[in-house]
Amino acid sequence: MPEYDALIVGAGFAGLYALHKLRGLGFSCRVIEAGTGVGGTWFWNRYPGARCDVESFSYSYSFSEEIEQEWTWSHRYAMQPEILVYANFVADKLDLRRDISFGTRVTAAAYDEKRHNWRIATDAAGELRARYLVMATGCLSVPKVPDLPGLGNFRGEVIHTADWPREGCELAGKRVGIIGTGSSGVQAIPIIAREAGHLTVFQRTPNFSIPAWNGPLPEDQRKAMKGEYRNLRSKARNSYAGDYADEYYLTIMDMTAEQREAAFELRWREGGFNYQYAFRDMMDDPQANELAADFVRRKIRAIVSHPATAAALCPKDHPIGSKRLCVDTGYYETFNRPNVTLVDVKADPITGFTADQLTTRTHSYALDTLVLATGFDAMTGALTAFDIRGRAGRTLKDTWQDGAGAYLGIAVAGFPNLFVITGPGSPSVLANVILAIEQHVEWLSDLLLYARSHHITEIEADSTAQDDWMSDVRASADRTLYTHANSWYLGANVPGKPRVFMPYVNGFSIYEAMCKAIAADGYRGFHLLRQTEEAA
Ligand code: NA7
Repeated sequence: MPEYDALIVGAGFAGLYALHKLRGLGFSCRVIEAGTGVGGTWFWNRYPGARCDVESFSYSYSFSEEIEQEWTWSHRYAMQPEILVYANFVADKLDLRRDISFGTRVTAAAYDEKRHNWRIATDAAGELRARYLVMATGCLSVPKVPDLPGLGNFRGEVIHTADWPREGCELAGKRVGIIGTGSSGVQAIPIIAREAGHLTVFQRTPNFSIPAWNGPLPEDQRKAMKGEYRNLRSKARNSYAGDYADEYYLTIMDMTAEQREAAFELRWREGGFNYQYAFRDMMDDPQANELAADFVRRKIRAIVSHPATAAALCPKDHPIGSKRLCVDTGYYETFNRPNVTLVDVKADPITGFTADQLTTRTHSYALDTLVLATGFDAMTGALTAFDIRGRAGRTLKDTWQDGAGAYLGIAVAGFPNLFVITGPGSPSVLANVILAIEQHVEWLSDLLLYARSHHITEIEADSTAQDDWMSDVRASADRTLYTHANSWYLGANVPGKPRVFMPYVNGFSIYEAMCKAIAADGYRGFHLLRQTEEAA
């Protein structure tokens, strides 16, 4: 049975960097990837309009100046095909493919308490052993198909945005329905509307969306950004969100009404997450948040011509930012098109399907194609999709039955030598996730080097340290408005999933400083078993 130092699951941005980093340090590695290519989320999410919502100069690897300088981003926010080409460019440049098994799924993993390593079963590469199991499976990688009544009756095509056919999908002139108005829906709707004969948007909860003002980056701007890269990266590394945007320099409640209006307008014009990053009290003070939310609602009413449609598009049931902001290109404007209908399925719920119709309590809608932009079993889905068995054969799924948690969001008590890149309890999805990935991979590499040089064969999070860490994660979130929404941050979008706020809200730079301090303190909160102790 092949035996490696590290078995890495997933060849998205986390898996690619983990392979490069660990291999470079002399660890033998194998990556197992279900897709037939690299890119992870960018391999699967090929829906029309898919693109990043963190600016590309930030949403890209920072570890290699050579890659930074050789690669050129075409747009402020790159589209999915370009990001996928980038992932392939990196894989080729670093010669990563030779250590990746594509088209292969891990089906089970069990910790061998005697040998201090993992036994891993796959569907196409047999069984493998590895001292370390590195889960680089992504936070948004298991699509969620909701339990829609009678969906099986529908004879048209049903496509999830996160499982979009590689060969594309012919929508021209068709009657298309889309369920879901999170980031995926908000990105896809304007593009599908241009192609489809008619598009019906089935919306349960409206989200706040800020314009991207996306566009090609002029040559001089690209050059200037490349020249500034080191400064931008260092600014991102020292920031709350792992991004180089200017952050938290305005307090909404300290401004006069005129100053506030001007500040909101300016951030709206800057676009994207600048609208959230600029204001230090937006996620803490309900009054401040409501003022910021009201500005966006006024924008929606100004853009959307039909008052009833505008009213239905205005979010009312959650603070702005408590569900991840959407960043759009022409989203609200799309509802002024004659071939687009908005249906509020909270007011008029979906009751069933016929061969060619979706029916609600009061209407029926003829459809050729149904697009599901219904999100993901976020942050834990890929970690509980198959049995990962730690000490005494206990599964991770059982261990997390009352809520997911990991020490520093990277290691789980009872699961020695298992590491989760951007796991629950780390900034992950609240930060620029590529930087969050880099920080985790680098910190983990240091830990594994330390283990190698100290003859440590087993690394395990202490359960008390983990409980304390997760209590702090939850208490910190409870002090903010993040917990005031039924969001996927809380697992609220998956029926039966325990409601626990999973990301670390205190910011990327604070988190990284804590990780460094814990390492400097001899990896406080970890049990490190040395070979000599083992022999004794
Ligand atoms: P999201 O943000 O989880 O959005 C999913 C959407 O699907 C949301 O509008 C849901 O409404 C809707 N949904 C889910 N189930 C149903 C049913 N049964 N009926 C009607 N509507 C439903 O997923 P995305 O893919 O858009 O984005 C995820 C992240 O990926 C995003 O934040 C970025 O970080 C990238 P609900 O709000 O639950 O009422």
